[in-house]
Amino acid sequence: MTFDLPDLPYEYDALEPHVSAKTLRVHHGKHHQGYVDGVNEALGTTGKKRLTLEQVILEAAGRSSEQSLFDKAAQSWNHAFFWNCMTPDGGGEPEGELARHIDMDFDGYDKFRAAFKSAATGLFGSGWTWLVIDNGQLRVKTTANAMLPMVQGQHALLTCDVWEHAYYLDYQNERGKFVDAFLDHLVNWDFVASQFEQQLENLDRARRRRQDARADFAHLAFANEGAR
Ligand code: MN3
Repeated sequence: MTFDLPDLPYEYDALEPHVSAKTLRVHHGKHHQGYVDGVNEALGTTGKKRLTLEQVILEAAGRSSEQSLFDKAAQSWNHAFFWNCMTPDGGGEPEGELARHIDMDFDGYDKFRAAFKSAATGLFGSGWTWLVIDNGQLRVKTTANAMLPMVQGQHALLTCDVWEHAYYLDYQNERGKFVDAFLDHLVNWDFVASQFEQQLENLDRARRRRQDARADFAHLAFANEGAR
């Protein structure tokens, strides 16, 4: 099978003025297309034609002989996910259960926002900034180049592309202004919430396990105290 470039979930000019149509045309039509073409070319010479994109990524990850396939497959996945993370008139604070978990794990939306911006602007070189579920908790992280959370055992909820090609035509060297626009005007919280809700049951189970472990520890400490 060959992989196709997924359509953008909106028109090329839909994210203006925050991301220009020119940026989106090049980013989707040239960069993303190039990664998808690269996967198809690479798979043409191997026996992996029936794998999903996720399977290609996980199989190629960590194998030096498949670094180039990994990079193109991971970038194909990252960009498809990134387009869904944005919407016209998005951004601002999320609502509902997701908001409650952001409050719990970051001590409020403002601290989440500061952590995400600081990670995005602090990443040296090319890569991605993510909100992930990591070991039962929400966490902000960055990855270099094409790396992505699924390879590291985490669930991606939100990503921002901070490769220069994502913002240079619109913001030149000012990555921070792009990240501000992303957070305040573009984040598709409905999409993020849909990713989050798929994981909510696992998340609540992990939280209960941690609470049970603490309760067991407290009980054990009390029993030891009584045995002295
Ligand atoms: Mn990109």
